[in-house]
Amino acid sequence: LTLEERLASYVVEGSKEGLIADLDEALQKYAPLDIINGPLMEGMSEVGRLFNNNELIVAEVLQSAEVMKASVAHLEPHMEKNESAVKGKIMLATVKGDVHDIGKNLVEIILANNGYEIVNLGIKVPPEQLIEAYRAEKPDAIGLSGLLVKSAQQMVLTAQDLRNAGIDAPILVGGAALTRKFTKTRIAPEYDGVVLYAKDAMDGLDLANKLSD
Ligand code: B1M
Repeated sequence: LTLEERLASYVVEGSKEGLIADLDEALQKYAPLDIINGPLMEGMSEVGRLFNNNELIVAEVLQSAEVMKASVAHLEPHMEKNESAVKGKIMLATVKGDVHDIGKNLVEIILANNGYEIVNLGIKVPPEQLIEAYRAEKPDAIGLSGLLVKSAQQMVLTAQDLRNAGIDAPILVGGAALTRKFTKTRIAPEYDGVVLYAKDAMDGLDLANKLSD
């Protein structure tokens, strides 16, 4: 197997044996984020495909997630850091009912490395908790992540609850089940502030930078 194929296969197999050495080798050739977005994400897509076909069980997908998390943790210190003045404070959460947090945590790393102060509320965050934390932390923007189809709908409800609580800070949304169109036609109309869709973590950073300009 090539290095790239081996990296993808650690994620697919849920195995960490040899992972660190191969990540170090990959770092000689690629930027950390390209390793994540390239071979590691390819592995994760394959996991998603196998899981969908009932060829993997949840416990196995969990091991794949562990490999992804360990890889991101190993690559993180090698990522480019932009030690600028604090550009703003962003609160992040995976919406109510959803446990997927790898994407959200990647967004956290990228924003934190680029001048943002992050308040990460974790997973399965109900609107009430988000509202309470918003009032305590006064962030400049709220980032919502969700991967399940029902999470897209949950974002609509969350936007309504935030609006009813008088909150109108910009909202950044992302995650596999969402689309730009859904964001524009279903979430944004339920909110008084701007609602922006990020297709990936770098897009999230670009949008945050536009908001803070
Ligand atoms: Co789940 N899962 N999962 N899962 N899982 C999916 C999402 C699924 C598509 C797999 C499939 O069937 N093909 C499917 C969803 C089906 C649907 O609703 N349409 C699914 C399912 C069904 C489930 C369960 C219901 C399974 C079960 O229990 N029967 C269950 C749900 C539990 C719950 O949430 N209540 C479940 C559980 C799990 C695990 C716990 C085993 C594990 C998660 C571990 C963890 O996150 N700690 C898991 C995993 C790993 C996946 C897949 C395989 C991979 C997700 C991932 O981490 N990708 C996933 C299939 C897939 O996506 N191919 C799947 C890597 C990550 C970096 O990408 O999160 O998309 P992602 O983030 C991207 C962008 O989306 C974006 O940036 C990132 C890249 O730069 N982004 C943002 C994300 N959030 C953002 C926020 C932003 C900006 C950008 O601003 C705020």
